[in-house]
Amino acid sequence: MAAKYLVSGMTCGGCARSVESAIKTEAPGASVSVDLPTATVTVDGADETQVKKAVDEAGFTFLGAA
Ligand SMILES: [Cu+2]
Repeated sequence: MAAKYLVSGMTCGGCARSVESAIKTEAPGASVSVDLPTATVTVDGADETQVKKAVDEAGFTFLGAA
């Protein structure tokens, strides 16, 4: 089941890719998609703790479930 999270600080495709790869590093096998206009990250295969850690370490701000 995919979960949606809000992440602030992403401004371009490079930011989106950074967040995606950080989450996949934290949770190998996860599927991740980023929607920049709504600052929403959809993740399947990682729990919220892993997503928060990855987002924080990539330099963005994890705001919680969307
Ligand atoms: Cu960017």
